[in-house]
Amino acid sequence: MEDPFYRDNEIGALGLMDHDYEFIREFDYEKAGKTILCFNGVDTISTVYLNGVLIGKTANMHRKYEFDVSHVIKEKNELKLKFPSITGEFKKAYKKEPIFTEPSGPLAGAKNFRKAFCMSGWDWGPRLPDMGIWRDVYLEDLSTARIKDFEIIQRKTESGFSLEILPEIEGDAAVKIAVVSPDGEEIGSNDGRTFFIEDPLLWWPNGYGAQPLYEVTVTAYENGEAVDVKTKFTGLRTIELVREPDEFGESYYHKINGLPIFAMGACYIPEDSILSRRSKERTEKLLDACVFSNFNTIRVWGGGFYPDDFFFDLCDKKGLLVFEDMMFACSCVSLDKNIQNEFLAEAEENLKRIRHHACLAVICGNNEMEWFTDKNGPYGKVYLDIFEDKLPKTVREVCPDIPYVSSSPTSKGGFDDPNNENTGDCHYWDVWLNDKPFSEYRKRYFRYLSEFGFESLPDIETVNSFTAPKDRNLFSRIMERHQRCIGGNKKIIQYISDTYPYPDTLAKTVYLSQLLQAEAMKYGVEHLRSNRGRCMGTLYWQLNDIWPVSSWSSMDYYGRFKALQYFAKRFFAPVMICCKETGEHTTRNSVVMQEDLYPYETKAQISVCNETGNDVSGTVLTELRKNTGEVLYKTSREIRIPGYSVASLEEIDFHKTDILNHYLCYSFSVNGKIVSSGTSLFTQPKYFNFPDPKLRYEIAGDEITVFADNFAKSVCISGDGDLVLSDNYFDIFDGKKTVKIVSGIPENIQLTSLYNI
Ligand code: BMA
Repeated sequence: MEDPFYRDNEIGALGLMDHDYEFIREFDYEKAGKTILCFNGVDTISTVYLNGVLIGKTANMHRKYEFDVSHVIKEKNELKLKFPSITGEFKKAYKKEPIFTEPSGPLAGAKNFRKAFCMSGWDWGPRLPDMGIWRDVYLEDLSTARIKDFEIIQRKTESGFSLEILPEIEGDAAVKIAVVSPDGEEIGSNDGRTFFIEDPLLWWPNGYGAQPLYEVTVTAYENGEAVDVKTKFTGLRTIELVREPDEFGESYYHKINGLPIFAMGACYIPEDSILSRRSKERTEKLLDACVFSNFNTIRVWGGGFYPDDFFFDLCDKKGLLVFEDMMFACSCVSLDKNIQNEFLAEAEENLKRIRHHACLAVICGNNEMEWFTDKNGPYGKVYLDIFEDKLPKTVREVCPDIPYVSSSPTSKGGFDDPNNENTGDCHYWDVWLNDKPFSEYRKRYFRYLSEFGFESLPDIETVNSFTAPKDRNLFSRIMERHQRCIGGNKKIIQYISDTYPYPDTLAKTVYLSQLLQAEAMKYGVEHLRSNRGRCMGTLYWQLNDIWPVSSWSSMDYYGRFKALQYFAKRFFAPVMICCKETGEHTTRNSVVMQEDLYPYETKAQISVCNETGNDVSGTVLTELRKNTGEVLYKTSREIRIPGYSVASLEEIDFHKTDILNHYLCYSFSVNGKIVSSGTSLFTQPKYFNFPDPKLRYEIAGDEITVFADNFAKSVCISGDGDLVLSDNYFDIFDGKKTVKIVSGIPENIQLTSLYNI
């Protein structure tokens, strides 16, 4: 197989899925007693043989399989798995039950299987359905007892917390349980099963406090000898999803340890089409970038697979609340009972695997199925049966303390206007899908926006990695094969034409597309954060990519930051200043519209959001400036913002200022130090007269300082060495800006700002 990510090799690779395959492995084994062959993940349809004897079958990628092989295992063994062509299986299934699939979506028939839907294509992913053994395979010797699992039941008591540990043991063994606090202290217990913690160290989401974890170890003994041991970590916290009627409709927010949290983050998709490239190191790098950008929440989207244990371990450690979809997305539940039962069994298994994690904030039945299922058709009935009856029952049994929602988005369930903006969570796509301008976000007051997004191109180095030089044109066949949203490149260009000057190179198109995307998300988040209380969450679509592609991600396949990842750091910052400006660009969509009939004003309203628990006092400085820096108007206000609230100042009217040459800059300083700042134009950047900022830089140690003689908007520092900086794509309005090098080597530094376009 040639690299399936290069050019259109995907097509050839997909052709290979038309064949059947066998996986064979020989191994030696010293038999002791009862022996179990365990597969943590087989993808997907296979028949398993040991030493030529059929020992079982697999049909669900999301489940574990265990086979008793005591009767066939020998000293020398041959294990064989036979996989029929998966595309062949899809075709057969589609004939039987043709479940609808989107033109840009998965191969027909793929939705009839319990195999990550997106492996067969999505509007950001290639069609590489693959087959194989994707998680550990191993033998377990059952001549002694084993700990199958243990449940940790956490309860808040009057004076602290109690942990009740319920082990599930196979065999006859004595059990010892130990609970150790984050500072290494052993917690006492009267009965050896229930542990009381008097001064609990509470677990908090990132930005709200620390993430201490308690270690629970269960050991099984036979004749005084330890025969099995299992350890889990958990954090102590109460967790709620508050959905209560209020003056706007019905709330939807996470309440942790009694505190309402404003969810900030993004939606996560599988990290690679080639499943064997998953690794803890790679996931950690990705989640570190989330923390870098001040996330406190991550939504695991339902069209992939249930993440590995290390994903949840890392979210526990980093304080990222997990909004966990069950693996069903944009589809109908098959009418095949077998598939429905497989889904319910897989949900139970996976919930048991992940329920002890402190980070687990919501279990969600599926992505967008309530929204798109025809409630009057046969699928409507099955939908309600699974997601509003059977699955919630399973959740209540397996992890009763974790909130359950039937779908995302959902309102009250039962197909009652699932995407209603006043009740429940929402997915909003009018900006992007329906070509609405970014200012449209400001007209909406979503209670919790769990999806909204805007596409951009990946880093130019990433583009180079999958193209030959002749392909490097946005509309080439190869560039369009690496853009899976039909018409996506056209849309990017259309929005660029509304906003920026015409980019005459592909590198400039990359830069502008990323700025557009970042600005779009900034419009949305700043507006919703300014309306904290009514709105309590913003999770943009999407965090990462599954292969090198133009998509909605804020980091590309290679983990390279797009402008959005830096913007997110600023717009998710605990203390953040933002400006709701009114100008020509928010009022008129063409310069030839009649002034009398379509007038515009130049106004601005500043807000400062405080998502910390402390009162913050500081100075808001607002200045109207000429593009050369001269201050035309200045106002300075001392304000105090109580914890978890927003201060919005009165709107300032600039009485039709010169929109082509004047801009607004604003900052919020605490004790003389700027903690957040920004600039706004009153027209589209393409019309603004940017004077040459004469950008230059100096490097001293791990710092880069960029100097600008004039106002420089959206300054990008790029270089050869995959740089990650403490900030990038920023505006300079006071002569210079210093950033730290977080990683990478600053070689061949280039500076770009909107002046260069
Ligand atoms: C949302 C998601 C995804 C999709 C994205 C972009 O609806 O749930 O299924 O990739 O939109 O279209």
